[in-house]
Amino acid sequence: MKKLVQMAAAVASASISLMVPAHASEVSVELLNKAGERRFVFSPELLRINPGDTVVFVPTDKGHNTVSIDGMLPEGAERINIGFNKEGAVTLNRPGIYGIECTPHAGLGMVGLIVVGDPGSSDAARRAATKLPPKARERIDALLDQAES
Ligand SMILES: [Cu+2]
Repeated sequence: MKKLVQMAAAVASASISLMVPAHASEVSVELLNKAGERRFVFSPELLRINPGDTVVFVPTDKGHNTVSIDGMLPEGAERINIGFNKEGAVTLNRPGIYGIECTPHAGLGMVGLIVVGDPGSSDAARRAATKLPPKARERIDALLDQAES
């Protein structure tokens, strides 16, 4: 019996450590001219991270920037705004959905989604997506579907 309790405790602590990393991690998003058949992409386009994690935007190809999509970030969160050809890091503390776009290429579908922690409802993000150019909206809707599946 004692052994079983110990095992249960070990399993419980293992699953907890999976859900709550001991320390925040850092992940990269590349800004690319081309990825497979697609042109002008954030790679990856969809990121799931924990609150407190840092995202580094890497200008692997030139001519791109990264800014928040209007209305597509959690209440109280600071807008993401990283200049052209600059590497920039942002630490995202507030759970929710952060939409990003490249200013000159959003109309060509250069958008991305960062989901931090438990994002709650995607209604606000979907409403904000209706104001995007068609290709950007299509991508964001697909990424939201993917994030929710
Ligand atoms: Cu771009």
